[in-house]
Amino acid sequence: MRPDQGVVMTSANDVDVVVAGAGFSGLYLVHRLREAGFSFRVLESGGDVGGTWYWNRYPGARCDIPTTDYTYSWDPELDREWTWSEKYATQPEILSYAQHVAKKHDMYPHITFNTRVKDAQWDDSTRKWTVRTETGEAITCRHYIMATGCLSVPKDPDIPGTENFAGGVYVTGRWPHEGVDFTGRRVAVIGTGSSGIQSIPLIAEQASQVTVFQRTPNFSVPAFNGPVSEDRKAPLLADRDAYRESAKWTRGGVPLPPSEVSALAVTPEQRREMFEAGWKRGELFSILGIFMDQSTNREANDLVSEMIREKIRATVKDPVTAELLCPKTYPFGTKRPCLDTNYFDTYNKPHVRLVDLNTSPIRTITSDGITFGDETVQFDDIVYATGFDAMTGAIVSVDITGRNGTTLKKKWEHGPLQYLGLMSTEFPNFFMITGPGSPSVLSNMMVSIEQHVDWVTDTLVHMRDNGLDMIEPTETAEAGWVRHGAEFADISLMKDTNSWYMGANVPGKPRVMLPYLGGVDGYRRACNEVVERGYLGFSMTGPGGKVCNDGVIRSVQPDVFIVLDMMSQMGLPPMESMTPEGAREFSNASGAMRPPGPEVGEMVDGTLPGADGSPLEYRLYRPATKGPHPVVVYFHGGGWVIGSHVSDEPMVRDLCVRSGAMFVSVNYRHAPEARFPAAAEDGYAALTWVNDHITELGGIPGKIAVAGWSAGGNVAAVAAQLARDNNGPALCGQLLLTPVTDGTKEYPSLSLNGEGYILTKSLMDWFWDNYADRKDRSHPKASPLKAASLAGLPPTTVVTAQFDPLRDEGNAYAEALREAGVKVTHIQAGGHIHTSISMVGVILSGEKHREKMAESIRGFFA
Ligand code: N01
Repeated sequence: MRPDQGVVMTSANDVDVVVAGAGFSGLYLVHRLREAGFSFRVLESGGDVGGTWYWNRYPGARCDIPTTDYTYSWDPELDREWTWSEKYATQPEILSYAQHVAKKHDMYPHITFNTRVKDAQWDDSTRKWTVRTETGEAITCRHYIMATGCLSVPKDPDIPGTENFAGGVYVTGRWPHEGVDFTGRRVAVIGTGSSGIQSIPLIAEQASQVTVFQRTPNFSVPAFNGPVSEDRKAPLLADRDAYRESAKWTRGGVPLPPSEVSALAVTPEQRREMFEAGWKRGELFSILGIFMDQSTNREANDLVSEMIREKIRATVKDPVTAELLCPKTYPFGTKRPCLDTNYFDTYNKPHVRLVDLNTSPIRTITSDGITFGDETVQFDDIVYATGFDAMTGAIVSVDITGRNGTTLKKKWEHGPLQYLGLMSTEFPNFFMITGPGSPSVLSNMMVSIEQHVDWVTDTLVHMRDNGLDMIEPTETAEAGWVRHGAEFADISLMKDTNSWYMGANVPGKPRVMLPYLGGVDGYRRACNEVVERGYLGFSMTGPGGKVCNDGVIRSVQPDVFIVLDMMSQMGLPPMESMTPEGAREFSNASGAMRPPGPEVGEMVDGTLPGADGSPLEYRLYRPATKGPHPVVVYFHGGGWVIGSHVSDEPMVRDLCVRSGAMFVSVNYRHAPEARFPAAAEDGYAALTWVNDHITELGGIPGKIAVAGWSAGGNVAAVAAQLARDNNGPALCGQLLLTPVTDGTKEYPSLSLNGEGYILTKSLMDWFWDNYADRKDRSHPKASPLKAASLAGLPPTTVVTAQFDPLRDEGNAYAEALREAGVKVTHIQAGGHIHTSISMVGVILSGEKHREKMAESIRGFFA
């Protein structure tokens, strides 16, 4: 019996697991659940397997990941027995691949077709779900898995008058199975996303007239489709397992070495050459990853975007049409880019017209045409290529009611609250495959699907083996993962673009980054780590007992995590194991590899007299704006042992540009050659000298402040106290970034954050030992928190970082200043470490804190 005849092939109404969806996720679930010995039902609304490839039958529908990669890895034989006819296979070919797998592995009998899930209800007393179908079945199950796809619910038409049209109406995501013949017809196509871009050239081959209604032009690159190339086949044939394994540990799920070249660091000729090479490959991941910074740096992105626009202009003959087709309102890659075959060339055909909806909006659809701008045009057919209610649409379209009557739709009204994109609190035993919060649509779906199905099935087996029958994420874990996802979005260029990634295509949908931006590799590591750490963030109960290992899987800022991870892989020796000279050389060498920071107006080097009369080097950073400028005397970090007047240069330049103040960065004497109180007294001497020479230096008399980071924050704080106690200079403010304020006490953060966050407790001990004897550490020149009084100090901004060993002493200084009546701004940088805010051009999440620091500086001088 054929599956699409609507036959219910299975009838059990109480099973271990119900799965909604028989696309590639559902099929792999059949394999894993059956192999693991669970009883299960798969309910599928379509008439056959295939999911998205069952529904999306519009002309030109094909995948845009090279098809050899867009395949299952779990059955190695498939790679040998299935031959793809093209680099990017068409929908019918991919559908027959899904059917082949389902037949080969005898999956059809497990699937009930033409059966849509209507609602699902959790019962706390039986600890089971009841899943009801539109065909009237009610099935109870321990676990309910939605494998319903990310782009499976077409979004509702939001164009006036759609109901009026009496001609042919086609939705790309629900295309008639028998196909559509457009020969000789006048066709309107609304929408220029992937579906529009793939179908328009083929519709134009048949139709007598095609009018494309475009709201936002899309970046599209040629697929250069054809037979699967030898260089694509070779690595798979040479060592299939290694190839499949490497795919799992890439950002997008397709093996491709990540670029290590900045678009800003190469000559225009080199940039062009690299772009052309990426372009020729005809692969989305290639063109999205030509330069390491194109997805995070707007300037780098602009260079790539412009080169793509040049290609469009070179293809489309009519310059007005070409300009309309050039995306200019968002960075490349922040909306899903497309792969096409002859898309732009199609506009050179005389019977194809482009309408810009921004200048000629659709006023209404009539019974036989469309009224837009100031004209009405008659059409025989309208094709809606207007997209999907992506990622959450299919999930909330089923009425899912969890514990205490909460519906998922209600819970997610402001955005999908979930843990790892797999589960949601208050919805026990409910799993999503490639749900929001997982890399899903930003990855090769096959790789992501297999990872999710494996994770879920392995978890069910683990629970069964341990007598546990209920699993649910904790609130802390869920909130932590949602915050982590938002933090990733915050440092991406994607958050400002109106895309379906952000839910912006569906009116009223909350604006939240839906997929996880941390990559297939980063995400897999997080999921694996959750399991290795005893199902961190999950509570599991059952006859076997109760296990709850509450916690957050990624609590540092995403870019901080990446840097920490890279450093831990480098296996660097601890600085405290080096001599001071060795530590300085090491620190200078790593400093030389940093991005330099933004251009300032001028940099001038000089010397000034230190406390013992010997010369101290300084570097002056002058803003490009017209002077004179207010002046910040700056003291670098480095534990009084390492660093110099130029070692914090990227941050100093950044603060100079942002604040409009001039910075004088001073190379105070270092320990152990010059121990306490040399650095402290040099700090004050330098401040006094700069104040005395403020006019010659180009500063404004009376407009002077101090600033410093870490040990430099200590020097700055001491200088401010000495200025107060010695009748000047009168300071407008002090800015202390993660300062050392108290060497007499072990604050909890010193051990809590004492390892794994670059500045360690043992390194801090080494710094102190080099700088000051224990007996001296209670002196306020070493520990400014120990001053008899903090009253009368200038307005102060203290920045502390959540994962800094020095956090608590910074907090204590801010609190003590406030208690002493000083005006204090306390910036508490969540997810940051001691060094991260200073890492200009590397840690993007530090930028907003530096902006606040600059705002404080402007406030000092206002
Ligand atoms: O949908 P889309 P899609 N009035 O949302 C426009 C995957 N996919 O079906 O950009 C006028 O991208 C809308 O305009 P705007 C792939 O992940 C993969 O094309 O919102 N226009 C846009 O131009 C893809 O990204 C393949 O301003 C309206 C278009 O309609 C995802 O599916 C193939 C409008 C919708 O584009 C979705 O692609 C196809 C309105 N009221 C799809 N509403 C592969 O190759 C919307 N638009 C694997």
